[in-house]
Amino acid sequence: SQNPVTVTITGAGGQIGYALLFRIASGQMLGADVPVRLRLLEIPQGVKAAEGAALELQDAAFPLLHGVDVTDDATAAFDGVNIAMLVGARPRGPGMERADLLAANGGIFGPQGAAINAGAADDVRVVVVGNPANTNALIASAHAPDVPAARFTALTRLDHNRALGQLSAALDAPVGGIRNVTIWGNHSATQYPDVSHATLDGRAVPTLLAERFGGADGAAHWLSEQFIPRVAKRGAEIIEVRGSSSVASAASAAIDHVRDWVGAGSQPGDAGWTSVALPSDGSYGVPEGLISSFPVESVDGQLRIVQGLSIDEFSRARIDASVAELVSERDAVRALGLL
Ligand code: NAX
Repeated sequence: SQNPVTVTITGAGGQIGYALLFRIASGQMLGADVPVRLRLLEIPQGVKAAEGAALELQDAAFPLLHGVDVTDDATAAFDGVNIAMLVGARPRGPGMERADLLAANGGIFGPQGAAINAGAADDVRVVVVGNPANTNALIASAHAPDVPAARFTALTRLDHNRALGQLSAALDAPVGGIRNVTIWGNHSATQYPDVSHATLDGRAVPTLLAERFGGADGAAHWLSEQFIPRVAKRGAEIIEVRGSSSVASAASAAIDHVRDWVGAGSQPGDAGWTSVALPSDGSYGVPEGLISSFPVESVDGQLRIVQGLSIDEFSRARIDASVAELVSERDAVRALGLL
């Protein structure tokens, strides 16, 4: 039988970590026949919570789980890692300026990138969940010169799934029939959820929205006034309603991201594309090297940006605005010496 896959989760003692661990250990991320070893990285004050989760993992008696280690040492945590899920980050505190936030996260993601560079397995794949996710991924990648930049991604799958959920509700149809929605840009309020290429059961979503909202103008109004802001600000809505940030949905999206990347889920073609923030190759006018969200397919375990999509004027302006924010974050971390 297969060697266990080593999965390292940072911030494993936190909320998203707790929601992730049990799904990974049960085989929902890498497949029902793939054994896993979990490495839980925390800061010293989070170690107890991670140790508690490790006890519960033992008590769940998952047949695929071949061991759990808890550590506060990044070098040990990333030694031999195949899948690195970087969840732990420094949240924005009251009165914290953007530069302070970027610097605090640079102090986390720079050393973690270096530890990945030093110890990771050749096939390592990295997904950054901790915010600001795109720029944290850029910092980690910059500190891992021996790891191909394409292995560093940031999570926009939650935004993608939120867009599917909103479309499903508006069109009164299950999510499973919807294909080819795209999140472009940054995992932030400037992101652009794009339905211009989307289909529902093979029919063009823009046409269906026009039927639903009384014409093309009604559809355009719904998109710009309801759909786009609701998807982009869904995190705040969840906090307002639930009294706590998105946890299970975030963990579920991170599972989807890795599952599709390693090819443990459905194959491209039947599922259409999904959204991943990854280093730009210059496609769609996004500056090369910027970690920006694109329409992405996974082919033989490698992520590929879907090419050749038409971009209308409305989409162009929205993509450019979110990419401009990413450029300014990159310039800010560069000025701080974090790249
Ligand atoms: P929690 O505060 O519950 O957990 C974070 C954990 O990370 C804590 O246990 C903390 O001790 C640990 N940690 C902090 N610094 C660390 C370091 N240097 N090394 C290892 N562990 C460290 O937050 P949670 O709700 O789990 O959210 C985690 C992150 O996900 C946050 O940055 C959050 O903003 C981000 N999110 C990203 C989303 C996305 O779609 N990309 C959506 C959900 C979520 O908001």
